[in-house]
Amino acid sequence: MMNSLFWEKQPNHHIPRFQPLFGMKTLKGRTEQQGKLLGSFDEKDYLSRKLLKPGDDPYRDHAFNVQESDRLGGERAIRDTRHYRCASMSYDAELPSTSIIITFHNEARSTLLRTVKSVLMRSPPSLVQEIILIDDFSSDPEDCQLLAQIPKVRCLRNVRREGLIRSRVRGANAASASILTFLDSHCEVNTDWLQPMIQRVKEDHTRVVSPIIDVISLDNFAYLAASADLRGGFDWSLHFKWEQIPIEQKMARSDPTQPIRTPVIAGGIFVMDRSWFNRLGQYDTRMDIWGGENFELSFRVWMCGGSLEILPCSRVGHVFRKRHPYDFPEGNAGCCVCRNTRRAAEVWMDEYKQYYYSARPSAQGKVYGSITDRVALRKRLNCKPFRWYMENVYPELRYEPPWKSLNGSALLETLTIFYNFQRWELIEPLIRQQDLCLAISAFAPGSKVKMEPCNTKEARQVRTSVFT
Ligand code: UD2
Ligand code: MN
Repeated sequence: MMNSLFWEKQPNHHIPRFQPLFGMKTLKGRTEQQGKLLGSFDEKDYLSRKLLKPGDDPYRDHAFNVQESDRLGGERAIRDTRHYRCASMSYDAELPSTSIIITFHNEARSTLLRTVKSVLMRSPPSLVQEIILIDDFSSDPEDCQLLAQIPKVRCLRNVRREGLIRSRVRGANAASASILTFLDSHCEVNTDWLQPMIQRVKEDHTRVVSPIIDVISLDNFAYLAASADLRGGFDWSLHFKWEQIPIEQKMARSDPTQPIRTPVIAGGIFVMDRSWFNRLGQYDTRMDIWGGENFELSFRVWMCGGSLEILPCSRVGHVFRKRHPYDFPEGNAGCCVCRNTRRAAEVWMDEYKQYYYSARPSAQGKVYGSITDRVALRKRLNCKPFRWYMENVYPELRYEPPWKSLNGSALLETLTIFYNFQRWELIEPLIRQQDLCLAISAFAPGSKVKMEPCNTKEARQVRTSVFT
């Protein structure tokens, strides 16, 4: 069970639920703007120099259908997927501008160009200070260099593969605007995507905000509206998943344009005040390539005095993929993701990290490097304990490991298969794991099994109660 596949993206959960939409608006009056928008950049030439060769598998290099993407070219109309009330929202006339940071490794030219052009076309020009592309050592340096002919676009190329975490930090360090906006390299931003996010950050610089992330089909590049009542969540193995807003919060939401508090962000698309980003310690730059940085950032923001929210009036499309199109220097994704999430767990999760190790036993053997600096950062910032996060930000995350619904022999078997790395002890009459013990929730048939602080006087924890 615990092979490297387990570390690959989990099917579907990372893709938000979406609603198909009909009808398309067309772009009007764009052509005259083109010249000004792109400067000396020759879009046709850029795209046509790199097209799929007949007979080549269109999914091979990018894990999406690049032929479809190329067919769309550098821009297209997309449906305005916001709630209709968003269109009448008003924002400050004077909003601070932002540096847009896009890191990429061997991105397809058409998706990369559409990301850049959609930003230029659908943002108030005064809000876009610059677009900083960080070419994370792609095979062809021209993918990035040629785009720097577009006004406002800068290109920084890494001399070796750094991964998205260090690449973003490089971009942030080069940024000149007071607000940072991060985007993946295969996005298309939607109408008025930027104003709501900058407004929220301007009002309170400790807010870290993200849009609703719409789905661009990896097969036919259809632009699909994501459900508007999702937030970011995770399980104890630190797999990100979209989940429904808890029902009480949903009922309390009378206004669909209101921000949605989220325990974690997906990671790729967010806006953050630059000084706040720096003060909070940017990212953990000992994390490699991909994965885990969104948890580390999310825990850090919440626990050290900030907040995370999703703004329904901001929409950005993203091509969600089912596998990584690029290679990992160490061979597979597991190495990096495991090390990265382990670092996040070790620095931020306190005693709760045991749940991470229970769900990810293979993480225990992995070398993860020194965390001294990050632990010192946490202390310096005087951040709250993970328990506070659990109680106040994500109380819905249950403590019970996945065997909670099992009983009797099925339970024992599951424990042996999944948790034989954990030091389970049978100290009669309790079944212990450090200070927690297995217990049934009630003396009733089919009652669930959970973990709770050990107490020899608690009959529900007695071995014979649990295993019947
Ligand atoms: C999601 C996030 C992504 C990141 C990741 C966890 C969204 C939409 N995407 O995965 O931003 O937080 O979770 O780490 O929330 N890249 C490099 N160098 C590398 C590898 C990747 O520059 O070595 C670039 C890549 O070209 C892309 C970005 O980093 O622009 C994110 O990578 P991805 O698209 O493979 O990640 P994704 O969307 O599956
Ligand atoms: Mn992506």
